[in-house]
Amino acid sequence: MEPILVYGFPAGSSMGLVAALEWLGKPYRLCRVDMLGEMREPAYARINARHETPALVTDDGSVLTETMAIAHWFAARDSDRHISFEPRSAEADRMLQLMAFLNTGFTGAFTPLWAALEMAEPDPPMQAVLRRFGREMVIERHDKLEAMIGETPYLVGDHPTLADGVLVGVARWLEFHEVASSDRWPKLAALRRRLDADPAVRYAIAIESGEVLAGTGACRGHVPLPEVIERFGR
Ligand SMILES: N[C@@H](CCC(=O)N[C@@H](CS)C(=O)NCC(=O)O)C(=O)O
Repeated sequence: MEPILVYGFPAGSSMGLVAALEWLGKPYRLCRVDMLGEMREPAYARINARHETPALVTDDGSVLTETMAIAHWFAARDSDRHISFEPRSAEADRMLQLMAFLNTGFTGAFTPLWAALEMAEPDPPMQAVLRRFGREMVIERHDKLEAMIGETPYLVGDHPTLADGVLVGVARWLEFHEVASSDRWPKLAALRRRLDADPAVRYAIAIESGEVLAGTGACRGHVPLPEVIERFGR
């Protein structure tokens, strides 16, 4: 069977993995999850007990969670090296380093902003502190990422890889939370413009907003969440 990527909307980091699957070019399916609704329901725990997306149903029907593990699963099957590099190469090391930075400190910096936004019982003083702390963290992590970006058109080399996929799903939260203008980080801004114009990213964004756009043809359609839970949930 084709692997099924379980992706969250709205504004999920998993959007970047959809783009990566398009770049990879091997057959896959998608499963759409409303993160504000069905992801929080008890049944979803059978896919991910931490109630998070993304998740991947692999080609043998097992469920894999965590962005880094899913990206590694893709890389291990990327025989033509569309989105990854030969293990033990300098590019592979740099790609993993960037992905680890993006998936930990960079993504985590937005946590106070999400917490302020999603607080069930409004607490304005606490929300103001979270927003201020979050903004400072996000700006600091952007400064660090800007310094890590080299002279290549994409994060590693001349074509988009898994590192760019991990970046593109999360970077847009800068505007979502109105932290700062992306032009403050010129290298990152140029990279983001390049990625936003990429057909795979445009396809992934359209899918996330529920639209239908012609992709590479690698996507063999959606599987409804109840079916994924029933067939593959633990
Ligand atoms: N460590 C996990 C974190 C995944 C994560 O935080 N996903 C977000 C969406 S981008 C989520 O599901 N958050 C829970 C929520 O929104 O309630 C990974 O890298 O896959």
